[in-house]
Order: sequence, then structure tokens, then C-alpha cells
Amino acid sequence: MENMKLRVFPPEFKGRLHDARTATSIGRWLGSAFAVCFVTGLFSHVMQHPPDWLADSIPSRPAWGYRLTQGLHVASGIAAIPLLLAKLWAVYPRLFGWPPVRSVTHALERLSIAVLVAGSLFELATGLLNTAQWYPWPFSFVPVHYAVAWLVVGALLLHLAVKAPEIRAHWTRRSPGTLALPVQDGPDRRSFLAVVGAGVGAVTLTTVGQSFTPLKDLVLFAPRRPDKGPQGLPVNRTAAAARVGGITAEEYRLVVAGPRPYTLTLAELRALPQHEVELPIACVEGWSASARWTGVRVLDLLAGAGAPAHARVRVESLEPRGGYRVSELGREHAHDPLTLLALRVNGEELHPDHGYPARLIAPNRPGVLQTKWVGRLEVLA
Ligand code: HEM
Ligand SMILES: Nc1nc2c(c(=O)[nH]1)N[C@H]1C(S)=C(S)[C@@H](COP(=O)(O)O)O[C@H]1N2
Ligand SMILES: [Mo]
Repeated sequence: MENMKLRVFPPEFKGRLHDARTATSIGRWLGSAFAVCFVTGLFSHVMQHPPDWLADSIPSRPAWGYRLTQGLHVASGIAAIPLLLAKLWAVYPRLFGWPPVRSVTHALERLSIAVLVAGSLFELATGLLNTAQWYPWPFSFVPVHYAVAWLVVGALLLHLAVKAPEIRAHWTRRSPGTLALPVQDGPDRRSFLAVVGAGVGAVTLTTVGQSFTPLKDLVLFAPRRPDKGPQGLPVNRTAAAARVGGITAEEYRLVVAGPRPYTLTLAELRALPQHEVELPIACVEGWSASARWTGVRVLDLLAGAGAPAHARVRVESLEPRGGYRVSELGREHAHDPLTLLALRVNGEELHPDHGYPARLIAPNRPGVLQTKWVGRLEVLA
């Protein structure tokens, strides 16, 4: 009778779905997704908040650079969601390991796992909600998402170091140091991995079109479709929301402040040499859309004000307040011939929601820095 007794606690898990090999298989994909997330996230951070010593080296090419990195950030982050759930499911029996704490080292290891799990869930959840422009929490998203990214990466490196022997033993099909034939996978394990793979494929295919426009027709769950909005472009902040609804052609003035400051009317701006560029708006929230912009080169406007060749430029909106009413152009961006003060998009005068009468558009630049309703350019020393 004794051996018939069911052990209730701690429970026993015998299935291969919970073994170290399954954890390793999923872990390497999850780890890769996190690595892409971290690197592209850091890149985004530097593009938006460059430290002073780096500000002049931020390259303005390739023009599609930020679109690619931020698209990858959100795509790898979304792919990480089913991977993380699968990984947690594969390893949760270890939560019931007995005794719960065996030594000081073991306690520290469990603590690092707690940080890793909580931090990962936090990053994926806040990131996903941010792409939907939903902020149901009391803190400010960007600095917290940034700080927790470092915590997660620290805990992840520690986790990889602690598990290195197990990871090594299960990385390939062959056991290390033997000539044994590859272990045959059971059907349960193979179908579990196939389901996880299908999940990753499904969430990727139905969201990636928000920045990778050839797949835009498959977009189901992404908050924005890149072709929906006035003039075929999405809008994050409308003119009404920014309280700049009523700018008229007659009263509009562009102030160019520099060694030889001057002011232009809209008619004078339109009379300057116009250039056409094809550039994307690549929103930090993960959608991107390319458009044909026409306007005056910022470098021509700067030359007229006697700006030195290394000058940075402050771009100011007529928007009375708001986090994105001012942006800065580093040296490379300020002097790139693709950087325009655009007056037209896709052959039409800018819609008020796209920045009428004039907006900045520059290559390799986060959408938040493509300032709309520009009223002033200031040459910085
Ligand atoms: C382990 C996973 C992740 C890591 C390590 C990570 C890391 C980062 C970092 C370092 C930044 C730059 C923050 C800054 O500008 O200071 C960032 C920004 C961002 N992340 Fe993540 N992230 C992760 C997951 C996600 C996920 C799953 C999503 C969405 C599905 C996401 C969406 C975003 C967005 C929208 C931004 C731009 C925020 C802004 O500048 O307004 N992230 N991420
Ligand atoms: N003055 C001002 N410019 C702004 C913003 C803003 O809120 N105020 N939003 C920015 C953001 S977040 C993005 S993604 C782009 C979007 O440009 P679009 O509305 O023309 O697509 O404008 C940027 N320019
Ligand atoms: Mo944006």
C-alpha cells in the first residue's frame, strides 16, 4: 500500500516537458529575443537622450536605421511574450524544489531568479501597453522601463553563469564528451516546441506589419496600421490635442535665430528652393510609415543665418506645452541634405495633424523628435 500513496507536497514532475533540455531549447530563443531587445532599446535611449560627448557623433544614415532598430525592438519584445510564458511553464516545478533554501548561495540564486522573472514580466507588460499608448501606472514609462532593462540583463547574465553547466549539457543533441547518437525527442516535447513556435509566428505576423509595411494587411493586434490616418499616415498627437489648431498662413512666422537672425513668412518659405525626400516617421511606439516630403533644407536655412558647419540646432514648436515641443538636431542631422523643414507630404500641403504649416523631417531619427508645427530654429554654439 505504501507505494500507492500520492505525494501531495512537494509535487513530483516527471514529464520531459519540464526537463532541463526543454528549458534550454526555449531559453536560447528567449535569451536571443532579450538580447535584441536590450541592444535596440539602448540604441533608442542614446538616439533620444544622447550624452553630450556623443551628441555630435549620432549618425544621420542609414535613413531607415531607427525604423529598423525600433521595429526590431517591439517585434522581438512581442515574440518574447509567448517564449517567456512557455519558459515559465517549463520550469515552474522548480519553484517546488525542497527544501526551498539549501545554502546562502542557493538563496542568492533564487533571489536573482525572482528579480529575473519579475523584471521580465514587467518589461514585456509595460512595453506592450506602451505601444498601445496606454499608461495605467503612476510612474513615467521610459525611465522605469530603462532602469528595469539593466536589472533584467544583470539577473539574466547571473542566471546564465549559474546554469552554464546544464545549458552546455543540453545545448546540442549529443551529450558532451560522448559519441552517442542524438537523443530521440519524444512526440510530446516536439509538439510542445512546435506550439510555442507557432505562437511566436502568429504574434509576429499579426503585429510586425506596423513597421514592416509589406505585411501591413496582416496587422490584427497592433494598435496602429501604418496607412491609416490623414494623408495615409498615422498621428500620435493631433493639432487639437496640442492646442495648435488655428495657425493661419498669414500670421505664421519662422524665426531662424543665429549669428545673423531672420524671420520668414510662409510665402517666403515656399519661395525658397524646395527639395523632395522619401523618409519614414518611425515612432518609438513601434509603428513606422514612409512618405514623400517636400520642403526647405535645414542646412540652407542655417547657412542663411551664418551658422558654423559644426552647429547643433534647437527646433521649437508653436505647441504651447507638451513633452515633444522641442527637439535638437546634432551636427550630422543638422547638415544632412535629407533633413527638411517640410511643407508638404505625399504631394499635398501638410494636414494640421501632421504639423501644418511646417514640420521637421530627418533621416535615422525617432518619431518623437520629428517636431511638428515648427516656429523657430535656433543655432546652438
Ligand atoms: C526584456 C525585454 C525588454 C528590454 C530589455 C527593453 C529595453 C528597452 C530600453 C533600454 C529602452 C530605451 C528606454 C529609453 O529610451 O530610455 C526601451 C524602449 C522601449 N521599449 Fe523596451 N525593452 C524590452 C521589452 C519591450 C517590449 C516587450 C515592448 C513592446 C512590445 C517594448 C517597447 C518599448 C517601447 C515602445 C520603447 C520606447 C519608449 C519611448 O522612448 O517612448 N519593450 N526598451
Ligand atoms: N510638436 C510636436 N511634434 C511632434 C509630436 C508632438 O506631440 N508635438 N509628436 C511626435 C511623435 S511621438 C511622432 S511619432 C510624430 C508623428 O508624426 P505624424 O503625426 O505626422 O505621423 O510626430 C512627432 N512630432
Ligand atoms: Mo511617436
